Amino acid sequence: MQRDTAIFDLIQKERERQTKGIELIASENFVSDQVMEAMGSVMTNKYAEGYPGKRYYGGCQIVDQSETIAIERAKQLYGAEWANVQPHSGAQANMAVFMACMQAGDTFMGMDLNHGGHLSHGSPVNFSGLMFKAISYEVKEETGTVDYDMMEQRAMEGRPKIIIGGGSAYSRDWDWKRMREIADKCGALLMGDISHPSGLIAKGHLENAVKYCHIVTTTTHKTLRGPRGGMILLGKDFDNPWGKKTPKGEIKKMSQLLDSAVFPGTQGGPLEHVIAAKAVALGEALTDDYDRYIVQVMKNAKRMSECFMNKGYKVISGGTDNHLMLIDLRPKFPEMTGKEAENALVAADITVNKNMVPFDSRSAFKTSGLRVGTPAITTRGLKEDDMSVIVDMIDNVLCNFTNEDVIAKTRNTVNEMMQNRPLFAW
Ligand code: DSN
Repeated sequence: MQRDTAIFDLIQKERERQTKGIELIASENFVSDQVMEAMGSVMTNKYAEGYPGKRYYGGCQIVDQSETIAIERAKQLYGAEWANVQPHSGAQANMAVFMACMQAGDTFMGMDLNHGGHLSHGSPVNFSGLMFKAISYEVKEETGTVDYDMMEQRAMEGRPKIIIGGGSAYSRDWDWKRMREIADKCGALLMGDISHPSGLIAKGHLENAVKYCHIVTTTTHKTLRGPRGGMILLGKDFDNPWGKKTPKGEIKKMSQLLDSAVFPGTQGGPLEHVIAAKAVALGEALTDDYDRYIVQVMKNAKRMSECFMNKGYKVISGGTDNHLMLIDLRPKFPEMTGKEAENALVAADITVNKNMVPFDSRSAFKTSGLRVGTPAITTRGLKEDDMSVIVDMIDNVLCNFTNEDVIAKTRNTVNEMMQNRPLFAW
């Protein structure tokens, strides 16, 4: 068969783009060769609807073993009693939790998207906001940190069935204990979406959501550094609070409801090649080497946020506890939108994403902020001292964002800095 050069040329170009640039998108990372190899393996050929030992297809004896290894490693890594590794993404994992725990039209509560939440936590353009009644909590304007009093007050008024902690652009640790108290007080289930800080939580560097939440969801490709995908975890399995019964009349466990909600509820055949790659990544995350990596991610983020603040940037909440920071551009550049900043930096081969900041005066398409994270550059081997070099370059580009010479010179410096660094230096 003829090689499909149209696509493989593009893959090569994408490899070059990734190799020569500085990747600061907080939700991205670079996987190891063995994670990549598992994803590109013959496991992709196999249909395996169902779960290990209970499939709707023959020939699943091998993928049963790899999926079981993925499940066992996920349980070990997070201290969970139960795991489902089949969700194709974080949003799919969240959708399955909604399906297991709510009826269409029920109320739930998540962090406002404009304050750092996620699309699937109640945005009106997402299934979560379209099919369910979403209420939200925000951060405090003065501190940029979650307003737990507001969360409690709105939860008591709105009586949501689920309260979701976690988001996409929040740089501080979450008070899972307080959230569990609020959930218990208003009769809600507490769901932690730890997609972003997943690796930091797994290694014990942030409070373990699995200890406090009824249900935890995560992606596998952000700080965890695995293939693109999702998982659902239960710290402890429990009887579902609605008394749903099995055909034999027994009360169903939450694990049973969640398994059914993933398949056949919201997905068909699992991606067994991705599940094999999840198993590999989870195995990597169990090592001390990964712990050293994730500690470096945090050190780099802390240093980077200090460098930004030293240059007069407003970092929301005044710093970071995790792998990312949210920068409000308005105090330093009142006229510049996040979109303009993103475009200028991308032209210099520094990839970031524009992001709404809390109480933003601009739309989601323009924004007043940038979200910056260190998981990917840390995988490439960059350390604290490199952070000030990067912030200097970012500042220079933003101070001269229409100057093509400055952008071109910065791009050369970026490309030189990254040229001898493999994508995966660990
Ligand atoms: N869009 C992802 C992020 O960048 O955080 C979350 O799904």
